[in-house]
Amino acid sequence: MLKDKILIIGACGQIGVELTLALRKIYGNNHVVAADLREENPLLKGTGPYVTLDVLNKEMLHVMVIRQNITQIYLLAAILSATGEKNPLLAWSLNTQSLLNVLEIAEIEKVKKVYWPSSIAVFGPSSPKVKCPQKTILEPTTAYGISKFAGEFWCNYFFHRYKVDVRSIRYPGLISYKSQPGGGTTDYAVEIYYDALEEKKYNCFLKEDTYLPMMYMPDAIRATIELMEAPAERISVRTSYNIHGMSFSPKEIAAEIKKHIPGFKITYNPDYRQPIADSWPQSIDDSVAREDWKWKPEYNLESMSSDMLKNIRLKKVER
Ligand code: NAD
Ligand code: AKB
Repeated sequence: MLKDKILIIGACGQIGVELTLALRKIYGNNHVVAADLREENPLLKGTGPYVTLDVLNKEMLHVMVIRQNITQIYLLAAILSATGEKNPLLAWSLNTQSLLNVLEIAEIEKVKKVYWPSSIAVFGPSSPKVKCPQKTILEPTTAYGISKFAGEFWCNYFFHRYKVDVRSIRYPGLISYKSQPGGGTTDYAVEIYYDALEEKKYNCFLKEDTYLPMMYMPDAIRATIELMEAPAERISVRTSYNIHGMSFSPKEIAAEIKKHIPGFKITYNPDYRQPIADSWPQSIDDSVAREDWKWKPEYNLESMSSDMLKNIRLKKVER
């Protein structure tokens, strides 16, 4: 296991920072190369190798995979749902071309494993709202969702046609305190904790009763690593796995925060992100992931909220 060399593309994003740190703990700092277009995230500084990379520059990517003897690639670079609706064609081209570049290089260089995340955005208004199954109608209505839908089937294609061991999870909205979210519809569920602590109020861009599937970052990181470490014969889904953590509405998260900050107040001003949220399911059936690689979440709204508030307070003290 220690001989593996991992490349994480999009390492300075919301997931990338925490995933890079977690993989460096397992594989050793020098075995995990972090890459991004942006400047190195301060949390990554001094923890291992960092390179500036545009994943759309296929030749540079190819050279890097060869020179660094990369055996696993995690591709996290993407444009998320809300930003994607502002520039749909850019979202489509980054999200799909980056994946095709990685899959093609993985095939040529016989990279052992590839990870690429999908999203609950593959579902659309015609998918079941409650406990949305692994296999169901997929008719996404956002540019982001369309790119994830196409990406899932490219993963499936490269696995069956070229034997590229590519694995994927349909993440729900992810909530974290280490690095900021990057332009999604579920970002309100991160912002609300910061505003609650700083201003005791939050102006929410979704309606009070908008239920969405969500997950605390430690569960998402563990799920990712568990899926990647699972024996190949346990992976029955080569598009992307449903996983579920919790479901709540803005009204419910506000009520949970009020238990910690009694004077907290929430107001609602739904914007262009409301129709995106309305097109997604409210909860997800993850029984296939539970069966195949024993997936099980640990956090619920209560335990996540305590941990978020405790850690954001600590960050402020340290500043
Ligand atoms: P993010 O926007 O926070 O991070 C993406 C990173 O990719 C950024 O640091 C950005 O600088 C980098 N990047 C953009 N273009 C690049 C390029 N051309 N070359 C190299 N790097 C580039 O996103 P995230 O929230 O960390 O999401 C990572 C992946 O997980 C994405 O595929 C996203 O669709 C998926 N996902 C995220 C969530 C969530 O709630 N965060 C939920 C579902 C799926
Ligand atoms: C977004 O809101 O775009 C992401 C996602 C669910 O894919 N958090």
